[in-house]
Amino acid sequence: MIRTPLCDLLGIEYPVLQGGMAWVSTAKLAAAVSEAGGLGIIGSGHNDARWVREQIIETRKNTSKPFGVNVMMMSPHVEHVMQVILEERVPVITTGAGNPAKYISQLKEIGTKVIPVIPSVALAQRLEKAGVDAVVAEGMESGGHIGELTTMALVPQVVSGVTIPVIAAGGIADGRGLVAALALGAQGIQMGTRFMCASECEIHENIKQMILKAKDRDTTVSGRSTGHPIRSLKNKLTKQYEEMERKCVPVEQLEELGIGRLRDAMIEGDSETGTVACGQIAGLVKEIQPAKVIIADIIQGAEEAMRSLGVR
Ligand code: TUI
Repeated sequence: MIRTPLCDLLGIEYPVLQGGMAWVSTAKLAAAVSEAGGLGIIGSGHNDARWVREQIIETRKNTSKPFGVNVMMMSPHVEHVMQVILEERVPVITTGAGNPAKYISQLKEIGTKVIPVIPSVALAQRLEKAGVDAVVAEGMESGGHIGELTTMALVPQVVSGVTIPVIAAGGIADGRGLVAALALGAQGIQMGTRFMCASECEIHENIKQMILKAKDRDTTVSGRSTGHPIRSLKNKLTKQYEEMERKCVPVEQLEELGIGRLRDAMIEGDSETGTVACGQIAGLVKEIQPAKVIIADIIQGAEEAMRSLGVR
């Protein structure tokens, strides 16, 4: 059995969170992960408050276990999304791409656990002071919007810099990754890429197949020059972006090229000119499996990895 104090904090069986990915993490996936004993998380992305409320209601129809909502802090709907989270008394929120400090006191008042995703020690410490319950330390191996540090370097520095629980993310897709994260002092993991290939994940089949075929060097980072770097699978869009960055075209033009492309990929299945956000660990994901099988495999793999550490 792999249990950490994080499991008690969140009321879950296994220390495994499912990343709240925009256009990917719907009620169906979140409920399946929570039912399997992990923490399922709805990805609100750029969706409006009404969509978020519908997803919360749908999740509750399919599980009575705790679940979360990820709030994308760069979304124009963030105020209203937070309002819905308060009204619906969502058990856990994670946040990405910004600082949720101004919402913490209200959320804590109703008992919502607040877990920001952070790319640095300084932000983790600021948010610990502001009263968050835990942090997800996310390395640049992750898909989507990323920071500068790798998981290997970020996680132990965050663990040493705060007293609240740390969840490791970025580059983790199996039991070995869970054991490595625990060895670095984390109390759990958050996985995105592997859950994109869960049977309950509703992204377009083209994208699942692209991930299953991906190898270790198939992702790239676009947009470092705009200040919003995004990791995704290499395709026609990333090539076009790279050329434009090389030619130093204005930032606005680069940002314009990316608008709506995440949806094009995940919903429409546009694998060539959409943004196929995905982590470096894609090469390890080889099968479409139910969330329950994924979680059981992670836990069994972690137990095996601990037994076969081979140290004396
Ligand atoms: O947020 C993510 N991953 C994402 S968000 C996304 S949608 C998007 N659309 C347009 C532009 C940007 C994103 C796709 N993937 N992961 C969590 C994460 N958070 N990674 C990095 C950060 C982060 C960055 C800066 C968190 C806080 C932060 O703080 C800045 C500050 O305010 O100090």
